[in-house]
Amino acid sequence: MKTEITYAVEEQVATITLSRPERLNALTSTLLTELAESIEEANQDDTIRVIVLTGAGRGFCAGQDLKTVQPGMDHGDYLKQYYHPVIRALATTKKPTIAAINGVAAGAGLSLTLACDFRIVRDDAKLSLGFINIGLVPDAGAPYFLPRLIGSAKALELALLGETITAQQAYDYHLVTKSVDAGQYEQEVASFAKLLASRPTKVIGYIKQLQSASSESTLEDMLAQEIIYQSRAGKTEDHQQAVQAFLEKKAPVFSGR
Ligand code: T3D
Repeated sequence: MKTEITYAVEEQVATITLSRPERLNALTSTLLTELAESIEEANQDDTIRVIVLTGAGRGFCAGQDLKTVQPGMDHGDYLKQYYHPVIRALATTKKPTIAAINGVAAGAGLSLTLACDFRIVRDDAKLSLGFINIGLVPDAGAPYFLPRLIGSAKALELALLGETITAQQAYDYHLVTKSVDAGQYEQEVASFAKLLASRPTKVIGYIKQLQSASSESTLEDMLAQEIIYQSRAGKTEDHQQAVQAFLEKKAPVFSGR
């Protein structure tokens, strides 16, 4: 029984909601443990085709719960035990992931979104790397993901200044996929999730694995990898029926298999 996360499934979309709204969903060891378990549950469930991560109430996530940080605690040990399983689970899941940033995302709260495939932000939400403001380095995967997403100069600027940015700035920096008017936000997240859920899910997993291999690989490595994954993709039901649909001048209907 989870106490700081809710997990709901509708139309093949698993929505994982950080649920400590009274503290803007600040992260505790319990929440992080439940979050890693929930992502893994969605990853293993063949009926799930999309994972949405969002926050309850007016915020997405205010980062580590600073009221639970014990004096003398080793932050490195805490990261290793509680944060890294979550970041690995998000970064390696075969399912497409959407961070639905419904409100403020600060510190490790913003880091969680960076490990997702897509970020859809409400246009009135504020984002901040923030770690520097409490004398810490960015963590929870941000040093890996942020320069890759927005380039090293902008990433360093956000890390060193710790400024709060608007949804529009985040979009301009290519930090988020879309900034959506607050009035249309929930509908937009739902329709984006539905669109992804209608795509060839197994092949999405292969594309994610291929792309993730590319950052550390040579051209020759990647040519070898694309042989492996295209061979697998070519054997999926979705590929075979999509070619058949093309020949019959019909729209393909992907089952995810
Ligand atoms: O061990 C490790 O590895 C440490 C890892 C750290 C990783 C990090 O995440 S470092 C960054 C930690 N987060 C922050 O520094 C952000 C702190 N929060 C804020 O600066 C502000 O709350 C926000 C800018 C996010 C939002 O401001 P606002 O005015 O919209 O809301 P508020 O009134 O400040 O917050 C609402 C409540 O949430 C409030 O509760 P209260 O005092 O009325 O009972 C506030 O204390 C609580 N809250 C917000 N953030 C946190 C929090 N409680 C605990 N921890 C928080 N991070």
